[in-house]
Order: sequence, then structure tokens, then C-alpha cells
Amino acid sequence: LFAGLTRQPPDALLAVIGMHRADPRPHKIDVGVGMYRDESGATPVMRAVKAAEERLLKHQDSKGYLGAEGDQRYTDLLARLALGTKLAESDRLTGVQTPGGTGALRLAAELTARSGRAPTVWIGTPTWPNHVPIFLAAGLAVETHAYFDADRSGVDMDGCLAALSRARAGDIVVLHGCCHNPTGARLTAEQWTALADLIAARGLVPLIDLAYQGLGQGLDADAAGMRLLLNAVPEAMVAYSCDKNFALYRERVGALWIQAATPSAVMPVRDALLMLARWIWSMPPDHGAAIVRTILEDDNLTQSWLTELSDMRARIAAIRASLGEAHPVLAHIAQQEGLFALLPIDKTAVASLRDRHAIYMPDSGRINVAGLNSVSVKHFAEAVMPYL
Ligand code: PLP
Ligand code: TYF
Repeated sequence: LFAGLTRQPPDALLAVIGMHRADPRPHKIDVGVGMYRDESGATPVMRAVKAAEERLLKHQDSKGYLGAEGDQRYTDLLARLALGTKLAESDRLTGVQTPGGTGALRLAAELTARSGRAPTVWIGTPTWPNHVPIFLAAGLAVETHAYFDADRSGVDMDGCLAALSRARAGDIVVLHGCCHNPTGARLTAEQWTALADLIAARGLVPLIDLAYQGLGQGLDADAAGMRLLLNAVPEAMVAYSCDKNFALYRERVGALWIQAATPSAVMPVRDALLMLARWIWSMPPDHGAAIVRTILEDDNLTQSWLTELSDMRARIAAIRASLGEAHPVLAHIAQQEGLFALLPIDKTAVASLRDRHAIYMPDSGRINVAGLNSVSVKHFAEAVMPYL
């Protein structure tokens, strides 16, 4: 049975974790995988998360099954945070808890595959390396198009609009809600409007991947483009991750919302979501979602979470500003947002930085700016300078 299987390359981003760990040099720098780190390089459990866990430990009186939808109160409270009250309370919306943003994307892909249509999924590049395989794995056709113009270090809006004007009605358009991975390039309000106009006019279905809400400009600002888009179209999907903004990574906390064209279309969509979820993971893991629910249900915990999130966002912005000042070629980093930036260097340079300076990043030249602190950012900029 298994003899036909061949070796597969490891995930290029996750592989960086192992390489960095094995390096004994004390001054080593990990700007690889996308996790927030504090000034000391740690990825701590957030204060509100610890407090919520203590409450759960004390008061949670059952681990009984919840069902394929997971913790529905979590999903509903989170919908208000992500989508805003009006869209969250729409009678055209339904949502379920998923194992991380990845689970949400895969469920969205499976739902699309069962729609009875054969839509193409349009994805701007570069993108998170898991995006394309997730849709291919569900049997969907994927078409990639330019998203980023490396020469200008900005969004290639003309390329994007030109590609999407070739899409057919019913095709899916995958968009990063904020904090684009890997470029950090932000869409302006005008660009969101241009995209929304085109998507609405051509009858396309946006799938917004919102994995970093609150780590860019702020919770509402980071969701504004997505909300504009949802208001402009009849049908849409939102794949959400709480793994970064609640620092719950390994707990795998996500949600998928579907906006249907009419209220009567909602229950068939929901039935399909629950059926597909049962076939894949049966029920999502509870603990992380229970933590997020506990925080969102309580004003004090919510305030504590918001404060810590805003400190994280400020630290990211400060590192971005330092990098931007270090060299004209890096100036765009200060204008962009989130954990990631793409350095204009090739994989030989990446290998050389690793060997000579113990600086770890994937071959793509993507850096997680949160891997730097106010001291190491200077060493980092000096080490990178000769390759720019
Ligand atoms: N989408 C993007 C753009 C990401 O960078 C990530 C990162 O992990 C995910 C989705 C998946 O999030 P999760 O870890 O919650 O599955
Ligand atoms: O892009 C990143 O670094 C994060 C984390 O297979 C990640 O999105 C990386 C690779 C992967 C899963 C998550």
C-alpha cells in the first residue's frame, strides 16, 4: 500500500524553526516562521489567555461533545469582532468554529468543491505557501496572478485587476484581509473599492483570509476592506484565525463564515458545512475557542487582551520603522504592516546570511520582523545591507 509513496520536501517555513534551533551561535536571529515575538524573543501566552484558562480550569464542568459547529457562542462573539455588528447579525450569514485558519480555508475549499459548479480559485502571488495546495487538495482549479510588484515594493493593482477581469462569474477570489503574507503590502481604501467593484460587477465570490486582525493598523482598520467587500457582494466567505491575535498558535483556533445571497440559502450552506466538518475532523478542538469566548464574554479580559494586542502592534510598527530607516531599499517596510516583509534578496544571499551571520529566514527572503528587537535590528540591517 505505502510502497508507492515518495519523499516530499518539508514545509520551507517550518523547516527554518529546526535549523535555527540547531545553531549553537548565541547571537543567532530567527526571522523565519510567522509568530509574534516580544523584545526578548519569546512568544508568551497572553495575560487574558492565562486568566481565561484559569477560569476554565476552575469552572468548566464538562468536556462533553459540542457538535460539528464547535462553540457557537465563540463563533458569534468573534463574528462581531471580525465583521462588525451589522454584518455579524445579518440573516444571510452563518459561521462555524474550525481548527485554525487552515481548517477554515480547507472547509471553504470543500464547500466550494461541492457547489455543483467548477469555479476557478484566483490567488495573487506571492502568497502563503499553503494557499494553493489547500485548494488543489479539494480538487479545485487554481489560477495565480500577480499581486505584488517587487520593483516598486507595492501592490500590483493593475496586474491584479487585469487578471480578475478574466475570471468567470462564480469564480473564487482569495484575498488577505490585512497584514499580507509574505509581503506586508497593504491595500488602500481606493484599491479595496476598485476590487469590490470588479468582483461585484463580474459576479465573483471573495474568500477573505483574515489571519492577523489587529496586528496591522488596529482591529477595525484591519477588517475595513473585508467589510467593504462583504457589503458590496451577495456571496462571500471569510476564513479567520485567532492563532496570531490571541497568540494561541498550537491550540488551532479559527472560524469560517459564509455570507449567502439570500436568507433562505443559509441553512443549506450550514448543513453542508456541518456535514463536511464531520467528514474531516468531526468536531473542532475546544480549548482555544473556549479561551477566546471567555475573553470576549468578559469586559475586563477583553480590555486586557486589547491592551496587549495593541502593545504587540506597536512593537511590530517600531521594528518596521527601524528597518525602514536603515536603508533606502528597505524604506517600504515602514509603510507596510504586520509580521512580514519580503527582502529583495535571492536564496544564495539567504544561505550566506545563515552561514555568516546566523540569521534564519526562508529562501523566499521573507522576514518575520517580530523576530528582531531594538538591538538586533541594527545588526540585522548591517548584515543584510551588502546583499541589497
Ligand atoms: N492564512 C495565512 C495568510 C497565514 O499566514 C496563516 C498562518 O498560519 C494561516 C492562514 C493559517 O492560520 P492557522 O495557524 O490558524 O491555521
Ligand atoms: O507563514 C507563516 O510563517 C505562518 C505560520 O505550514 C505557518 O503562517 C507557516 C507554515 C505552515 C503553517 C503555518
